[in-house]
Amino acid sequence: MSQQACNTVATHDGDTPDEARRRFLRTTGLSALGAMLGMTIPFERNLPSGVIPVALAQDTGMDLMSGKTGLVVLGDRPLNAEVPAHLLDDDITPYEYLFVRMNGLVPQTALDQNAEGWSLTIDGEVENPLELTIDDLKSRFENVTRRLVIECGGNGRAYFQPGTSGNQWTVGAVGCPEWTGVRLSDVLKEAGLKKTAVYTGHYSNDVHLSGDEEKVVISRGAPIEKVMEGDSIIAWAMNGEPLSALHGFPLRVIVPGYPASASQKYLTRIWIRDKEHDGAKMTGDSYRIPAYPVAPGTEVPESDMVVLTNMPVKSIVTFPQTGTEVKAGEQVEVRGHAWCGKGDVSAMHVSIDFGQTWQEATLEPAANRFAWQRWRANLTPPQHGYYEVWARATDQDGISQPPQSPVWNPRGYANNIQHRIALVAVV
Ligand SMILES: Nc1nc2c(c(=O)[nH]1)N[C@H]1C(S)=C(S)[C@@H](COP(=O)(O)O)O[C@H]1N2
Ligand SMILES: [Mo]
Repeated sequence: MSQQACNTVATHDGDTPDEARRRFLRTTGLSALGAMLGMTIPFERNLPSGVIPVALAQDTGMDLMSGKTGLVVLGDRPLNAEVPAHLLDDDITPYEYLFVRMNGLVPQTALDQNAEGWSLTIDGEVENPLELTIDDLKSRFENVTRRLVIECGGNGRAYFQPGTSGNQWTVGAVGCPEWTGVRLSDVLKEAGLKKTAVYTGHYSNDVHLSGDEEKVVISRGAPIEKVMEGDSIIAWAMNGEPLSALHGFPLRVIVPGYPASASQKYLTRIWIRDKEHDGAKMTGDSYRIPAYPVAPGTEVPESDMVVLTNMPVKSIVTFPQTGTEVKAGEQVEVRGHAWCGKGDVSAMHVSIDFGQTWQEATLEPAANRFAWQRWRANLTPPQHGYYEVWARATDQDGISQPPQSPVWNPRGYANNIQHRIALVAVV
């Protein structure tokens, strides 16, 4: 939907902007593509099928960002945007500060917020395949609300040396909204898993960048044991609102602890597999890491790559903003969040002397499993000058974030390097 078309919508009393937009689409008599552009396309019949008007592709991306604030757009086709650390200070990440990661194009159903006739298929290695409407999900299974971290597998990619291809995420491809839905495990119990069930395979209706409707944008999954732990959910709401166009309307999976690529948006089907799922971006080097540590820059044979599962322990400094001026000799509160793909974080430390000494931070328990945990520390820069706050979380097995990038991998996943911010102490 172009901004221009939005502006020319004749308003009817009481119409929300969305209703007005839909009314406009119904009444212009334009073709579907023309309506989206807000004007006729004289040569439309010459447009090869699957080719999307450039204006539309670009407009769509940028208009969609209107409810977002302060994000850094890494690309608009597909749309990818991350969040500066200081905007991630909330315990529950609000819509405006949640990163966006699209592998393809936002589907029209999501742009229109139209879930009419939407159904979710559960099939494959199950006794009773299910075809569930959103109302079925809401009424037949216990509804749960959970704060769950989603973090892109490539968050931190920008810090790898040598660089690896893909979006150069720094620290902000992560967030912890509150999701409402049903446990994926409850739905799978109802479907009755066969003994042969080993993996989920997630499908959606987003459109491949080529416009080719036969092509699957992304279809990832998770081991049955992981999703049967009960933390993974099929969500229809985020922060008490229906899912937005960018974040998966009308349904998405959340598989907390795993790279967020497993958390399929625009969910239409869960295919229960009798082997590790081999859908789009499950194979090759997508979301895969070498089975053994390799030297930076190594070319790793595909057969030696394994699926990335638990994300490593990580933390972020969300306050103060990097570069803030503080008073020398005076105490300053520093705070942020910590999380871990295995579950709880067990300790949090900060340093203002480049890692020579570490001070323990207070670490709050998680609101629920796989929510991020608030940490705080009071630091006192002893004299005026330049300082850095380094933040280091430790997981339940005593494994801590490294001061340098962890083991390099060809596509730059799972970089949990310590987050650093600058502080300037003045007299
Ligand atoms: N249908 C669909 N689901 C998807 C994706 C996608 O491109 N299409 N991207 C995945 C990836 S790689 C990430 S990191 C998260 C991003 O979720 P968000 O955009 O809601 O923050 O969605 C995942 N689910
Ligand atoms: Mo991702």
